[in-house]
This record gives sequence, structure tokens and C-alpha cells, in this order.
Amino acid sequence: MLIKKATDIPSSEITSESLYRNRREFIKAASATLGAAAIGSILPAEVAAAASKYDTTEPKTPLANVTSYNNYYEFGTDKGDPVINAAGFKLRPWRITVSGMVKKPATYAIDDLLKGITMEDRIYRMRCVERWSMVIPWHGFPLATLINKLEPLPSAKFIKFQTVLDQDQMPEQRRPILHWPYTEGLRMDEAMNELTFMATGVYGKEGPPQNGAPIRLVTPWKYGFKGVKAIQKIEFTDKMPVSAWMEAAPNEYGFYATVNPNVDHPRWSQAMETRLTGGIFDQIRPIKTQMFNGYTQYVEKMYSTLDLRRNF
Ligand SMILES: Nc1nc2c(c(=O)[nH]1)N[C@H]1C(S)=C(S)[C@@H](COP(=O)(O)O)O[C@H]1N2
Ligand SMILES: [Mo]
Repeated sequence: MLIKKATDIPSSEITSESLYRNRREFIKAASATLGAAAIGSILPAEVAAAASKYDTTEPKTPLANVTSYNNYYEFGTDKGDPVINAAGFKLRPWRITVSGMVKKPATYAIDDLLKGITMEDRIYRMRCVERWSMVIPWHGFPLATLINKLEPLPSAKFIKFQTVLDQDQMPEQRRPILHWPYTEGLRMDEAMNELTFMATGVYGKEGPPQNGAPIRLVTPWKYGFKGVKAIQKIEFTDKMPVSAWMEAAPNEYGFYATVNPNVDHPRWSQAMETRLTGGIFDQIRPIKTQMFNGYTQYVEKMYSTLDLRRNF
């Protein structure tokens, strides 16, 4: 069997990552010699603006790991499948259909829909329900920016997302592994939360397909399965959407899916996680999982009246 390794990542992507790292090294070196106060005045605006207030300062998972260890069942159920099977996935032309309780329902070409939206980078912790986690620099924009453009009606209480249905490009959609298309949803306040992000890429640029390009959801205080990839449909609704995983195993996967070390998955504990840093000791040094994946200050108000044990 063919296993794709870091050496198969196009050199353009490696360049992008080393530039990114060098920029950080440069900031560190400059801080050491000049003191933090001087930094703002000597760095170009682009570099100074690189850190968002939401960024974690933990070491980032290297690009090679971010792009070769994935969950994306349309391209295979092994973590190493998507990097191989999604390699030729076409990112353009790409249309997104917006429907339901919204003032501007239509089918949009993605570049028209995103016109005028400023791209930014955010380094978020990501935690999969299977207990692996990564620190990923996402490239994209806050979902709230797009929602405000589309103008949902007050009757809209939830937003529903669906991955493209394309059996030719996504071979596993021919098999009933999940109920296709992959579906996810958020309550409107969750969708408007300042952390909620639409990623178009990683490490400062668009793509690659295995991480959900051309556009995927990122909700860092929830388990990874909420982060629906290759979104083709967005619907505003007053009914709680039934996600693909809720439909497949309702006792194991709920609508909220908030990262919670105190509520176990029925078949395993969620108290610890394995952070993939690209190091050889990753697998043998589990770390403690934090409530809401460490994002409590941004999200706890949304759940103050909700029993998260029942609403898992
Ligand atoms: N369409 C689609 N989206 C998906 C999945 C999938 O199988 N299909 N897997 C989910 C799961 S379980 C996780 S953990 C994340 C993984 O994202 P990553 O591969 O970019 O780390 O994608 C989520 N989005
Ligand atoms: Mo996951």
C-alpha cells in the first residue's frame, strides 16, 4: 500500500510552512534583542497583525501532519486515505446554495459569495472525539461575517451545512458508511460566536482538499466532527438539524458535541487527549483535555441553562 509522507507534500506548501515558522522565529529573535515594546514599531504591518487574540501559543502541529492525518469519510475511513484520495478534488468552480429563512437565498459562485470578506489566520486547538488533537493555523474568516451578509430572518434558530454530493469525486459516497451528504448544524448563537470560523485553508493559504477546502466549518470548542468539510449547502431553519453522526449513532453523537472531559463517549473516556505535534513521543504522552477545549471564556454563556450531560 502507498503511504504518503511529508516528502510527497508539494514544495509550495513546505515553503509556506517554513516561511510561517521563520516569521515567528524572527518575532521571537527581535523580541529578545529589542524587548517586546519595540516590536510593533519595527515590524511590517502584515507581520505585526499575524497573531489574533484567539490564537493559542502552544506549538503548532506541522503542516505535514495536519495534511496527512485526517478524518474525511467520503475519501476513506483511514486517517491516511484523504491525503491520497482527495488529491485531485476540484476546488473550482464551486457553488454554494443558500436557502431557508434568509433574505438572500440563492446559488452563489463561491468567489462571489466571499467577495469583500477579509481573510485572516487563527491558530486553534482542534480535538477529535477519537482523542487526537492538533494545533492548526486556519486560514479563513468568521462565519458571522457571512451570516450578516446573507441576512437570516428572525425566525431562523439554526443553521444547517451539507457537504457536496459527488460520487464521481468522492468514491466512498457510493457506500452507506454514513447517510450522505455529510450534514452538520449549529444553533444561531453558536454560529454567530466570535470563535466560529469558516476555513478555506491552512498555514496561510487556500487548501488542501483533505482539510475541507474550498470551505469548511471550524468550531474549536466542539469535537472535530462538527467541522463539516467541502460545504455546498447552507440552510437557515427553525428546526434543529440532524447531523450525519446523530443519525448514524444517536446514543454516541449529539447535536452540541462540546468538548467535555467530564462526559464520556459511551465506549471510551474523553478525559485525556493525544496532541499530535509531529514528535516521536506524541502517542505515549496523553494530556488532560480541557472543558470546552480551553475556550470556556468565549462560549460558556451560551450553555448556562443547558445540561451538557444530557445535551452531549
Ligand atoms: N464532509 C466531512 N466532513 C468532516 C468529516 C467527514 O468525514 N466528512 N470528518 C469530521 C471529523 S470526525 C473530524 S475530526 C474533522 C477532521 O478535520 P481535519 O482532517 O482537517 O483535521 O473533520 C470533520 N469533517
Ligand atoms: Mo473526529
